[in-house]
Amino acid sequence: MKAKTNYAGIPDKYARLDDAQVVLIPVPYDGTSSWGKGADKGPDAFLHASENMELYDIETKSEVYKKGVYLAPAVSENSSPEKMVETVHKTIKNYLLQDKFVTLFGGEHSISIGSIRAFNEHFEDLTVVQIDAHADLRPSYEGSACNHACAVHEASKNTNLIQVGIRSMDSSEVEHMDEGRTYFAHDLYDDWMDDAIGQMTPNVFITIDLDAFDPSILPSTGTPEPGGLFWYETLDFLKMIFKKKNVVGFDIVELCPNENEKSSDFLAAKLYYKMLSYKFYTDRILTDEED
Ligand SMILES: [Mn+2]
Repeated sequence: MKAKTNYAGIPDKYARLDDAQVVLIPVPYDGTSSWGKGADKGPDAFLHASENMELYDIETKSEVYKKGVYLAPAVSENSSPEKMVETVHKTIKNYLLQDKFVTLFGGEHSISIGSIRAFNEHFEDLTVVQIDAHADLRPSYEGSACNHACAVHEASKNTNLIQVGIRSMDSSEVEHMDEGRTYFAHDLYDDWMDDAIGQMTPNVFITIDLDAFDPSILPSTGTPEPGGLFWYETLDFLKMIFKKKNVVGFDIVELCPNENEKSSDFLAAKLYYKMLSYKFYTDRILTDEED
C-alpha cells in the first residue's frame, strides 16, 4: 500500500486533523459509470498534480493551505452503490460535527448523492449549485437510484437545485428539471450569473462534474460533451458565489485520468485550490463589477 502523504505535500503542522479547518475526502469510486471507466483513479491523479502545483494564489495574495488541510482516509466502500452513498454520507457528517469545511474529490458523480444528503441535513435551506454537462436527474438508472445518472435527482426534490452548463439529457429527465433554474451551456446570456446568484439561498453547496468544462481544456473525463465552460468564466461564477453566499462545502467529480494527458489533472488540482482560496479569503476576491 502506498504511504499516505499530505495534501499537496504541505508540512505536517498544516495537515493534522485537530488544527485543520479543511477536510478533503477522496472517494475513488467507479461502480456505475456507463462509458469511460477510470474515475476510481481520479483522486490519486488529482493528489499527484496537487503536489506539483504552486501554493501561492496570485489573485487573493494568499497561501490557503496554512488554514490546514487534512487529507482523510479514502472512502473505499464499493460493495454496492447504495452502501457507497451511505458511507460517504456518514463520513461527511462526522467531520461536519467537528466544524470542518468538508470537501470531496471523486470518483464518479454518484458520490454526490451522499454528499448532498449530508450537507442538506446539516445546513438549513440548502442551495445546490451543480456545474455539469449532464442533467443527472433520472430517478433511477440500471436498477439503482444511486447511479451517476441520478446524481441530483434527490437534490431536485429536497434542495434548491440550480444547474449550470447542462447540454445533454434524456427525455425522461424533462419532468424533473426546473428550466427556470437551469443555465444551459448554449444559453449563457449576458447576466446569467446575476440571475443564478439571485435564486440562491444563503447556504450553498457546489458540486462540480468536470465534464462541465469544454473538452478542449478538460478531455480526461468519462463522458465528454462538446460546447462546455471555459476556465475564467467558471472562476468568475465561483468567485461571485463565494463572495455573496455562504459556501458550506463542495465536491469535484469525474476526473478520468489519462497517462498521456496531464493537463486535466492539473486543472482539477488548481480548481480545488482556487475554491479553497476563495472560501477563506472571500474579502480579497475582486469580481468583475469591482475591478
Ligand atoms: Mn454529472
